[in-house]
Amino acid sequence: MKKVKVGMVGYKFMGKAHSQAYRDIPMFFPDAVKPVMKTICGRDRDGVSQAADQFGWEAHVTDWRELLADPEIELVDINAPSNAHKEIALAAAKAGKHIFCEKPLALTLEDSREMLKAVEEAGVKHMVGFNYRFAPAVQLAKKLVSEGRLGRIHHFRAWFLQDWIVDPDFPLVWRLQKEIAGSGSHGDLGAHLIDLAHFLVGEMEEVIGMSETFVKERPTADSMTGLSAKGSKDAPKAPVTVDDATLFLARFADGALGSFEATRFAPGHRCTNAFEINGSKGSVKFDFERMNELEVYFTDDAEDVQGFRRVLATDPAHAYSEAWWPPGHTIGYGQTFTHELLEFMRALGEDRQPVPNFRDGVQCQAVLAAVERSIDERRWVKLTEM
Ligand code: SOE
Repeated sequence: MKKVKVGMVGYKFMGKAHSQAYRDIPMFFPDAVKPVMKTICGRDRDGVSQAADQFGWEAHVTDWRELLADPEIELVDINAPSNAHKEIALAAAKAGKHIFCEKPLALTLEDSREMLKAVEEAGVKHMVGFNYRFAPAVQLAKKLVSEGRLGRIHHFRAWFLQDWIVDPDFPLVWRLQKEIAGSGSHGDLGAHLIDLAHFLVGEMEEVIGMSETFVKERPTADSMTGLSAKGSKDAPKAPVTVDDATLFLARFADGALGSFEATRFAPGHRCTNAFEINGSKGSVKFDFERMNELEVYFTDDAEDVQGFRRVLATDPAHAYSEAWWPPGHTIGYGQTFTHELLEFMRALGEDRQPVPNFRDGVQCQAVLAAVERSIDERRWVKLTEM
């Protein structure tokens, strides 16, 4: 069986998710190219050495340049914080490695375009990490739209709600600093919604947005920690330089209307990544917190039983499901990454570009930037301006 040797930069939240996916692929999808977990990289020697051991990597290094210099490594997986993506991706493309990069692809639209140019010139395979596309229920929504079973699409309505920074004493972690994260809820959560909109409905024509940073400064702390960071509320404070919430409206190229809301200030919502699509022949509803389900409604159901029905997307008729468990035996968050990286393995096996790739990453980045411009200039912004 064909194998690909992987080097991974980053070993925290996403590093763990990707490691689990690389381990799952040969077990559940034995026909795909097999990822070999060769080297993991992180700046902290003890931390990365422990991760290598725990996640099952053969070796670990503390400088990503070492990983790129290894001629055996064919695929570089970048899941370090967003400000590191560009430099590593450009160098990896130059070294002729295939690249997987977490979202958002870059800090700015210009940087993402430079990254796309580099991978295209190098002729390597590239992919961006929009994992929610790969939930079987989302794939089912895509199938219903593509087969015309919802008719003409009128509305795409999406919201990604979290609540981990509602406490004003939550520390100033990297995700709250513009120079590291690029933006706040917009690039972290809104980027997923934008990608789902592109996947399910298509290109946008124009956007207008609004955003707010509710807590303007926070106690400083070890800035590289994650969603469950703890700090001292007595620590000196520093400004939050990203948005806490961003909302926008969009007009799609084919005439559909979109509304989007991304916030980290919705108490009770831990990870509500949800959308509804309304078409002329029916509707679908998805909520990631119940990720195995898709609610569907068809206008031509008999009048006396009309209503939303809950489809459990775990049958052989549903994407990826046959490889897992018998119908009704559900899967979880981790498996969205398994399917995502499986797409990369399949693309390598079939010698084609995986999807979503850096082109999709740039398309998402253009919408992020257009929304930011519309907020700054308080007007509708066309995507063609970007
Ligand atoms: C944190 O907000 C986070 O982990 C995001 O970074 C992910 O992209 C999203 O899928 C879940 O929430």
